[in-house]
Amino acid sequence: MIEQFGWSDALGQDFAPHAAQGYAPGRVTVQHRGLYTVATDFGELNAQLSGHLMREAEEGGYPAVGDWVALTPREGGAATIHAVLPRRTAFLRKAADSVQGVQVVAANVDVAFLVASMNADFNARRLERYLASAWQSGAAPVVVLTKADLCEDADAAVAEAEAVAIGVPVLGVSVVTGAGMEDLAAYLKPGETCVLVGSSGVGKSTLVNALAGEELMATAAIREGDAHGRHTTTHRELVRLPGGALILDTPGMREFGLLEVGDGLDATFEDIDALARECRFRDCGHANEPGCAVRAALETGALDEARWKGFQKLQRELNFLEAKEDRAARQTNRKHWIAIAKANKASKKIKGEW
Ligand SMILES: Nc1nc2c(ncn2[C@@H]2O[C@H](COP(=O)(O)OP(=O)(O)O)[C@@H](O)[C@H]2O)c(=O)[nH]1
Ligand SMILES: [Mg+2]
Ligand SMILES: [Zn+2]
Repeated sequence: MIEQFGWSDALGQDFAPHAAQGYAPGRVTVQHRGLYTVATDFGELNAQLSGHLMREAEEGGYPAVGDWVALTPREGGAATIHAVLPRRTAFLRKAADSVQGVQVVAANVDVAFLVASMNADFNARRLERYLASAWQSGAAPVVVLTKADLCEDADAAVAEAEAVAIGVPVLGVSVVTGAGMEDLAAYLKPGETCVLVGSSGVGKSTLVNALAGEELMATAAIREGDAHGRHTTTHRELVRLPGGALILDTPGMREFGLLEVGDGLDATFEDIDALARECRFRDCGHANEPGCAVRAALETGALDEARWKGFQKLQRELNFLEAKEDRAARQTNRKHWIAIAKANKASKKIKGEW
């Protein structure tokens, strides 16, 4: 069964020390609060974390959908998870609870389909944001523009997205006419894992159902008159498509927040990165410095003003997040030292007067 979920020889090597301890491998397909559904050679098991993993997990160390874990099966289809295998890729977000700080929302994803609908206004800034978080995760992005049947000029919509997603494949598709569906299927390779990210109502679950050839996911009819979808997908679930690829549908994009997106930002804005390297001063702020290649490109129109603004905004956000992380790290250190101080005090009491 685990072969069907993407198990490989390389994973087998990573798993060897766990196998030596008598643990079995499995892949997390669903996560709801402290409970995990895990695909294993013993079938699907309902797993919980071991007390040790719960206490000792580092930041982002709890299992997420897509993770490979080491577990012991228990009676009645239950299991205990002892460890999480190293991740090849990971989508991160700030955890809701401050204990974990960073949370993994999807692990070991090979391809990230960034989904937008052709019948809604194209939002270049949002696409840049999605691209940055996809690059940051380590997954390869593919832009998918849905509902081509509702768009008068689908080619123009694709071209518009291509201008933003430089060097990234952009596909126009429709589940109504079937247009582009073969091109999309070409990215679904057996044993590989894909995730669909995009606003609610763009047609992510409909795509999964079309690719699966059956109604695996609930979909929502969009209310007449506005393009806002309802959230019908309530949890993340990794499902296996007939061709052998694994696909993860997500309730919405909100959970794929930006985080330490540094590398992702450079990859998304390669053009700006290249321009900035042409500036006369290495630490050019691209404001009033002489010999600034960025300003020159803005003046000639070679660099789009809105694209530059979008980049600056993401960068400010990134700086903010980094500052916040620094604060969080200092806070954790402080807590750590307070705990040690308390423990010292307590042990002195026990040991009595010296
Ligand atoms: N006309 C048309 N409607 C579509 C297409 N794909 C999805 N839809 C509709 O868009 C609505 C939202 O789809 P859904 O899959 O629930 O979106 P999700 O929130 O992204 O999962 C549903 O009413 C679908 O039938 C398409 O290619 N063409
Ligand atoms: Mg959905
Ligand atoms: Zn400059």
